[in-house]
Amino acid sequence: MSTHRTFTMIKPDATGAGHTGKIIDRIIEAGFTIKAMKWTRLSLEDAQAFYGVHAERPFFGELTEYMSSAPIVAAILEKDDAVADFRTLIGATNPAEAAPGTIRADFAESIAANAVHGSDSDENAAIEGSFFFSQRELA
Ligand code: IDP
Ligand code: MG
Repeated sequence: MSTHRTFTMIKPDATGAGHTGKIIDRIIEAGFTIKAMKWTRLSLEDAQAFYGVHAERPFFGELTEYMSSAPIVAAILEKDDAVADFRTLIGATNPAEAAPGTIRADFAESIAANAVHGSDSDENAAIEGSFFFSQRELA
């Protein structure tokens, strides 16, 4: 288990608004190293699989349609305490509650279209990274 890695996506609202470069700058300035990165797009089925843990939540349909509506950027990031430090960098799920200066406070549109994803545990970081990247890309 690699405790120094996390997984992120720059979500469709942020790629569509032209915020991709600014968000990548924030991530690098915060001390993360980009281990792997790709510009890609999720099908509805991909989004339903990625967010399967949320299948029973009332917002599942809205979330999966939104996440498959336009391109995303997927990335593996490295840093000491990567999972916790990245959650701090992005801020609360609801941008109205995100701390000033966090990526969601500055770039998110709404609780659904909230600019970025960040893994919530080392275990999920590994699972989510493997969803997008091959073993060779993860090495
Ligand atoms: P997180 O992304 O901060 O970890 P989660 O609770 O894991 O938040 O929810 C996953 C994603 O589902 C959120 O990032 C957001 O895009 C969406 N989401 C969460 N709660 C709501 C909601 O109440 N309405 C609409 N979308 C939501
Ligand atoms: Mg989550």
